[in-house]
Amino acid sequence: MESTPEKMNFGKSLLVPSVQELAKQHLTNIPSRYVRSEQESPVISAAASVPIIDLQKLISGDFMDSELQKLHFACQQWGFLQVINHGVTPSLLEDFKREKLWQQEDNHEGFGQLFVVSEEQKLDWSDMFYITTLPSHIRQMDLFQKLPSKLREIMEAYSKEIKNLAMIILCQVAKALRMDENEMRELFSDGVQSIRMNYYPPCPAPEKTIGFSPHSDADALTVLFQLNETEGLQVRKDGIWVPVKPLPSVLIVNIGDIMEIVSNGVYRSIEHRAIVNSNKERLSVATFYSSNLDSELGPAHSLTGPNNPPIFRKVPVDKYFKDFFARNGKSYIDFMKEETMDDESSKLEKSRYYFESSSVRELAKQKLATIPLRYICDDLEKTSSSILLPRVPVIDNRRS
Ligand SMILES: O=C(O)CCC(=O)C(=O)O
Repeated sequence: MESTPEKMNFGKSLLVPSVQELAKQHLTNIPSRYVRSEQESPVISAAASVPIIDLQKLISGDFMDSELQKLHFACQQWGFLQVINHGVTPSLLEDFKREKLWQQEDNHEGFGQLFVVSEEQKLDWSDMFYITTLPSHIRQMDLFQKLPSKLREIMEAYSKEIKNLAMIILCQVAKALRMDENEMRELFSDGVQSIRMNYYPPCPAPEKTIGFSPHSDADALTVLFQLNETEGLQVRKDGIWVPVKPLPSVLIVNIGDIMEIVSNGVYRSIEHRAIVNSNKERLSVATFYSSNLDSELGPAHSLTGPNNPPIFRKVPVDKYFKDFFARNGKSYIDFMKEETMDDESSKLEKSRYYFESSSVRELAKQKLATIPLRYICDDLEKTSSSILLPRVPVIDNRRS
């Protein structure tokens, strides 16, 4: 007997107007739902930039070790990297740029916003299209079939290539963390992947609105493709927003909440946002990669032990997603922590999380066989200007 495909539904969101339609009206005053009175003062550093990692260097050749250190530095200090030589077919990226899903007049299903739960809630100045792509048996086939066939083909190919890329990076991350690579592979071999296409129309009052509110991602790794040259993405680094300039042939990768949990807090899921501007539209495609649906989410076994107790509790992945969406997109991480930590692990967690409170003397007393990775300096950190003028790492995929 044929099994019925599972219908996954992790949550819902109230329907909101299309910002693209609003933008066409050339309004002088934008509707109050989009005006942020509570906008934080924009402390922005243009001097800093997300580190660049060359993925080819990472996987082969003479620079593997130094590139791995760069990767570890980028994941630990930034949670963001810019990947060059990532191996994703350039013509596929070009095709994606041409297929603007959001311009299909008759195909608005799947458009909207996530996490809209009340009519009073402030809205982001953007439209998005969100779809689950992997594993294929949990796809909303009715939605998939409504995509224009060319776009469906591109999405299919893109989804496959980005999964490959995510797996390569995850295995390198396992190496950098000194985690068992097989454990990483097993957790993510049939991972959940979803794609969100973001469209930010020009905005008549960019200083009063936000394109995408500050958030961290719930997944393990996000791969972001910026389709045009318009700047908008900003990453929070040491309390300052750092803009990420779109560079041709670069994919932005960031650590999400699941990786923070799997790494037992060694890597952090970093807050980011998107701003808008008055005369240029902006387009981006974010691909989210998470662990297998039937797996249990928690700190990796190979990273925890008596000297390194888990700081997060364990939860089945499907429950994690349902709870995440029920919490309206707010980070689930704190909730996971609160529930697990007793006094001892809480102390340990503090010593590993916060630079200010970490006591190396206390660590030294433990006579550890290996010191925590965050204390291992690489040449890059010691010799380059990256500490003063940090850069989002660039990873070369061809060398990994
Ligand atoms: O458009 C961007 O640069 C940010 C998108 C984003 O953060 C997301 O889709 O989660």
